[in-house]
Amino acid sequence: MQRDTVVFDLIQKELDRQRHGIELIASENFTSLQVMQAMGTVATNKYAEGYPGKRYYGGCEVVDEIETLAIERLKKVFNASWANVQPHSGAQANVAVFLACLKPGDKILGLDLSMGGHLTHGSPANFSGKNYQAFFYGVKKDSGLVDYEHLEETARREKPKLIICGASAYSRDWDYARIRAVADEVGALVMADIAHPAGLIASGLLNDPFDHCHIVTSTTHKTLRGPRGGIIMLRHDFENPFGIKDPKGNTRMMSALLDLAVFPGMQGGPLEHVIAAKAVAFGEILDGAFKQYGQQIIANAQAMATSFVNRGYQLISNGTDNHLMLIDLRNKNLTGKKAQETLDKAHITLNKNAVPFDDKSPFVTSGIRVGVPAVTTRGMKEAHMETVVSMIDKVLMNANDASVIESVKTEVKAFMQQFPLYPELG
Ligand code: DSN
Repeated sequence: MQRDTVVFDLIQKELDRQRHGIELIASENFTSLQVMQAMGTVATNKYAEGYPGKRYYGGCEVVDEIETLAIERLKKVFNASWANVQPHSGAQANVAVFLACLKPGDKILGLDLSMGGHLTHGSPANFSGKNYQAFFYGVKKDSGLVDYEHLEETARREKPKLIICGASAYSRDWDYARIRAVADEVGALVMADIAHPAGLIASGLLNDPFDHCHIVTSTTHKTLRGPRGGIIMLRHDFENPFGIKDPKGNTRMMSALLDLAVFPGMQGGPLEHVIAAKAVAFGEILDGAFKQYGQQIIANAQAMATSFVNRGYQLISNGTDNHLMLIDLRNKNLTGKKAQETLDKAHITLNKNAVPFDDKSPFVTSGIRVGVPAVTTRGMKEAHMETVVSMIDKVLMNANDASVIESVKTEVKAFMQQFPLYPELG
């Protein structure tokens, strides 16, 4: 068959878009070339249902080595004693934890989606809210910080079986020890979904959830800078306290229940080409230079936050400890939707986001979420954050002036030429 130029032309167009724009979506990043190359390999051809050494297909000896390498490297990254690298995404990783820990109808407690939480932490639109009885905690109106008192009160009243910490739009660190204390009091398990800050945790730059949270899940493509995918980890293995057994009715350790929940519980064949790319990414994280990347992310986020505040923008919690910030645009008379759409025209990409206690719908929102992992990978430093914020401000303050937006688009393209992306791809 002839090369499919239709699809490859579109992929080239996407590469050009990524090269020329300023990428500020907090959950996105640019993998290394070798991570991408590992994904585009013959490993995609192999069926390998099961786990290394226990597969349902022949010919798995090489993918066994690949998957074992990914597991061993990941365990080293987080000082974990067990890991599963097969979840196709962070959402899948969370499904597996629910399957391994809970029965349908059990109570769970997570951060409200409208306060920065995630769909899979109990939203009524998601499996987690449809199959389990979900309760929520939020953030405090005055400080924007997690309302631990509300979390504790709700936990004591409802006695959930699973308390979930972690967020998609929260710019501060977590008090995992405090959450574990109330979980122990009410007999709950704690799951930390560290999808967003995982790379900063791996670098020792944020609190470590592993000794306090029974189970940790993550994606691999955000601050971990790997391929799109999910992972589950344990530092300390334990028996399920709620009597969930394996399909044969045997009591098993949580590691075994989680393996069974991923396969055959909710997935079939693992994506061994993606697992190969995960192994490459974990190898990059174990390299000393990754910590400098994490430090630069935090320095850039703080420089960007200061620059926004200096221009009169209202940041939830007034700043950031991690890689992102959430900005309430109501004092600028803009909605999140308008801001996102206008910035898109200037090739500055970010997402509209509900702010805590938002009076607008999730399709409109009062805020934007801004993250720096991707621009930090491109090589930007603190001083560049001021330039980026000045361009964002120029667009937002002239949101109905097409000529200003056009001139910023030209400025963005020229600015991004300093930060080459995948030059090897021509
Ligand atoms: N879509 C991810 C994010 O943007 O935070 C969460 O799943």
